[in-house]
Amino acid sequence: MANRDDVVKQLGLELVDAGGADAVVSIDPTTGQRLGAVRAAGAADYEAALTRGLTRFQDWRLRPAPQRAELVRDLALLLRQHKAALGELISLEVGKIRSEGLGEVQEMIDICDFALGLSRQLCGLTIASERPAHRMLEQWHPLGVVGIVTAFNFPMAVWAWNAALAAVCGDVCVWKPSPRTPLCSLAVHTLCQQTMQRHDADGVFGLVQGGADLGAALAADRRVPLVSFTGSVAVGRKVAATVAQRLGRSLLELGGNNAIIVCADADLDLAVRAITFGAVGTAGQRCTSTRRVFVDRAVAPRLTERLLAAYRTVRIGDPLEAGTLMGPLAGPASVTAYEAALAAATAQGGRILCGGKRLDRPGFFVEPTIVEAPPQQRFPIAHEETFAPILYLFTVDSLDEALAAHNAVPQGLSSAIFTEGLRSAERFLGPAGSDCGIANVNLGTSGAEIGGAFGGEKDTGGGRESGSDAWRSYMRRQTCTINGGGTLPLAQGVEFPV
Ligand code: UN1
Repeated sequence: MANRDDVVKQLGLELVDAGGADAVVSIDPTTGQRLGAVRAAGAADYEAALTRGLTRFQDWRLRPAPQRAELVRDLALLLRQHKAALGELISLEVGKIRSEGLGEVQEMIDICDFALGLSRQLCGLTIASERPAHRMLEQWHPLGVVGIVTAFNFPMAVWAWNAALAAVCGDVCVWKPSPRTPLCSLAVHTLCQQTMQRHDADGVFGLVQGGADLGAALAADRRVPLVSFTGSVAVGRKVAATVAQRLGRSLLELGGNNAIIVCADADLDLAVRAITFGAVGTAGQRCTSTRRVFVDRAVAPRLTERLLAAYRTVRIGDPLEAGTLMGPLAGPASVTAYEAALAAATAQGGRILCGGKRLDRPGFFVEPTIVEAPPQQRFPIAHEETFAPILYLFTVDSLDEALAAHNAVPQGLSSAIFTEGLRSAERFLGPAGSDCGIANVNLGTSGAEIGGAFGGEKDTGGGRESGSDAWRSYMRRQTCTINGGGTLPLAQGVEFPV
């Protein structure tokens, strides 16, 4: 447990001893042991966080955006200083291997840097007016309190995608993290508190730790104009309905069911590495994880053989040990879901080519699994997202067949094609190609950079976070017309002589 104590000390985390009803308990998925606990927020804590945010918003929205960005810049400096400890904490609490834990912290740093530059680029349009001596323009104003509800699998970075943009846009946030990762959120919030103090910005980054009741409160709260939710489709639907009921805005990042198409002319070296990282990396617990492969019959035996060889080299174990490529699943429920999916896959005609079992050791370990699948229309389990390292391998006879099956699932997050052919790549990227929010050529489905907008279509929820112009979701648009002349012409030629 040396790691845990070092990390807790280095990050200055204040944990509670109690395992009482009001504690949010953190379990190390590698050992199944308790890592620590924090106190759960009650209704009064929720109210206090909201009030602090609303009060801060009154002046925060008036500070120039580049000044607001100083807060985000300082946070990024602290994240850099504490990168190693934060990364280790992610490994401890979520089970990511060291490199992926560090990668998640880097993703936070990256979005902070992006937000810093963005603070000088929150640009609106000027628009030609039809009236003489008139001018039209569009400007963007801060929105208010942003509710951020995040999932266990990216316990820090997804918060940062939202919070860094929201802060420079002039908003304040209240964060409700997953109850499985209370230490990761506490660690980030502890750094936020230091930064907020230095900038007289208490209330910009709020935190409420606890269960679904807090997320439901944010969704229902009229004082929260935007709720950003990352999690399951089932819960996302409820959040969207509640927020829509009060005509608020929601930004949804729900499930993915991501596929890679491997054409006959693909570079198989690249494809094998991308598929293995996509399906096995993070133990298959990214929303961008690769879950389906459609391989052309001409190369199916070769690809399968090479994937099996690659899977044999995957070392499973303690995520912080050098050489480990796959850590545990998040908890016992994830292991049950893995087993249930494989039972369904077998019952529906799938054949397990490798893996398929949980490991007989403490913690929540399973084997990465490849299932040779019958045609997807006869294989309903492949229409579901199982958050586990299970890969369904389909053999197809044409790109048409691959594309049709690729798009025939409810989710639409990430997708990829491997081909050396321009025509196949362009078809995949064209209007009748991949229906996902992310479409890649000759690289895998997971591991997107922060510079692009992140999100997807259909059951994935339609939200876009992170880079590009995703910042617009965090602001309100105002169309302004200015009359610089001495007459009052009406638009559309309307006459109104008074
Ligand atoms: C998620 O799994 O919720 O593209 C986010 C990726 C990461 C983010 C994943 N940059 O895999």
